[in-house]
Amino acid sequence: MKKVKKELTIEQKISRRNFISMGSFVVLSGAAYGGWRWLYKSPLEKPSITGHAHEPLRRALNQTELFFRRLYSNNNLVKTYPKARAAKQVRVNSFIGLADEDFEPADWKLQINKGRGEILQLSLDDLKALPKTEIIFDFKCVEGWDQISHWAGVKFTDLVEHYNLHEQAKLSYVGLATPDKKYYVGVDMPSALHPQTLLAYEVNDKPLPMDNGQPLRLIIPVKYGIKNLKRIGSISFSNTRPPDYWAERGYDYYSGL
Ligand SMILES: Nc1nc2c(c(=O)[nH]1)N[C@H]1C(S)=C(S)[C@@H](COP(=O)(O)O)O[C@H]1N2
Ligand SMILES: [Mo]
Repeated sequence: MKKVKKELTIEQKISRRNFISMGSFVVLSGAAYGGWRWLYKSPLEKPSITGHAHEPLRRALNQTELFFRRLYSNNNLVKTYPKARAAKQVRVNSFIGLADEDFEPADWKLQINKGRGEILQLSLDDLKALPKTEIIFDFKCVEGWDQISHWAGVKFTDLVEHYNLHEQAKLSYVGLATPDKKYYVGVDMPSALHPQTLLAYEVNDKPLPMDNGQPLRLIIPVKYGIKNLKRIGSISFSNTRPPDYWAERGYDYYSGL
């Protein structure tokens, strides 16, 4: 025999709804508060290559990084612009590693650490002998400004090709530092090998001014400005994350766009 369900009165329906919504409110607030307490009390990561984030937050950041790595593979290019859109007066932002009074651009050599103690020294003329590539793109700084700018130099992949750095390019990271080692960045290899990544020696068809990184700087359009190291002194390769000035101060290591 079929059971007949008794119809609820309007009052009963209202009080039942009130009970459900009040109950859910209490449970959800509890969960939110508990979640916040949990995050707040969760251990901080050990300061090493990255520092100052709560461990669960870092895990979330790492997941975001994986997502963006897959999204911006080397087949996806950053948007470029016609030359006329490029700023005539290029911004100058910060000067860490550029303060050495004794720095002589004429004596500068790029030190490429090939591993096992082998160092390749290249002059600016060596680099200028390689194919020149230009890019006009929207340069973005984490501080909140951006500017369309025009750079030229050697594609990172052309450097790898020409100086036979294929073995080194199989490692996971590239580390770059200023000659005085005061500013340094680590870049994941896929981003370094991205077809728009340049070792730039010109801006607006002229040699880089001192403040924009004379004689050579990194232009890596898939990353925020912080990774675009000015005045490169040395380049090295590794499977572990190279030290990174801003990652040590709490910024995202990957800093991709
Ligand atoms: N050596 C060095 N490179 C650096 C920096 C720095 O302080 N020192 N600042 C970075 C940051 S935060 C930005 S936004 C860009 C700014 O480049 P620009 O001064 O050519 O505009 O350089 C990056 N490269
Ligand atoms: Mo920046």
